[in-house]
Amino acid sequence: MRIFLLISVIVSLGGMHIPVASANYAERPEVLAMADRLATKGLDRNKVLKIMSEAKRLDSVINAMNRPAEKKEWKEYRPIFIKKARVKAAASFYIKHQDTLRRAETELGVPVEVILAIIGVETYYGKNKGSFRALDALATLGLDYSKRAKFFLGELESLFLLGKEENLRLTDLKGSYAGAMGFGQFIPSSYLAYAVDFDKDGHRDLIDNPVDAIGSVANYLAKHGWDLGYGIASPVSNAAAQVERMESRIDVKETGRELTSKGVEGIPSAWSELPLDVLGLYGAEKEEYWAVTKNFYVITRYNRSPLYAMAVTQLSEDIAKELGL
Ligand SMILES: [Ca+2]
Repeated sequence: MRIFLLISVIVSLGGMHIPVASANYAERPEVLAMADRLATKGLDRNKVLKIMSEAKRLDSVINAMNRPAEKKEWKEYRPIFIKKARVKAAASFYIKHQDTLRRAETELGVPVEVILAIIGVETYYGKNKGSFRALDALATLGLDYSKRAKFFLGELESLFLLGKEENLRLTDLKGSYAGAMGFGQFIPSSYLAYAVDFDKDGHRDLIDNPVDAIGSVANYLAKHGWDLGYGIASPVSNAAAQVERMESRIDVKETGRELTSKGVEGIPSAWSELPLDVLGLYGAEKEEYWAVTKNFYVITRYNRSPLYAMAVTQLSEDIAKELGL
């Protein structure tokens, strides 16, 4: 390898522009094994390897993954997403896609404002869909990021399956540094499992087709158990004793009635028989406590962070108010 690098450097110094230290992902044993598996699923093994030979290792992707995890508290996190401008952008998107959004609510049972809030938080209604080549991002993380290599190698394999299924040019697909694509930022395995052809043109296009993207976000939430009868979150008091750790993952397991019997105040009477959890947040003025339902949990299937789920919840409420829903 060292000799190869040295030769490459010499050659490129000679003005031939051969890349120094190319990733050579097509030669990696994990990739050869992946190509074998994909061949059993009807893909052309040589084509897979050809595409992998074009995949680049992106240090910017590794750096983004290694950046210290955001330890923002709710009081800092909230203002990033709960903004008047984002609500206005939701309203413009709604005007363009009203029929699709309403059809998604009717057919899939997920409220218009929740679909809008997810797409707003993920990509600002398609404005920030990501500028990394998904192939490069997933190859880099699957082959040169040992901490989560198995997961991302699986996503890379899904990317190839997706390319075959939807007839996509893999070398053109753009996404986030973690390989999430389109209006709703679906990773390839989610795209394969939950994307729907909502305009029935024969393709599931989450990248350039807002109709498919809207239907697919709704379908993702529906398949994870969204229930129109539940609501999402409601403020409660006298609830600190029910919270083991502030701003941590939730687990809906006690009914509203049980929590009320433990002294929690303010649980909506309609929730007395529903499984709930209490979420504690560091708010701008004081600690906040919220009773949250299964729907809140469903939003955390989209992104594990309870702060993310609360941002989606509150943005959806602002959007509903703005649109008179
Ligand atoms: Ca379609």
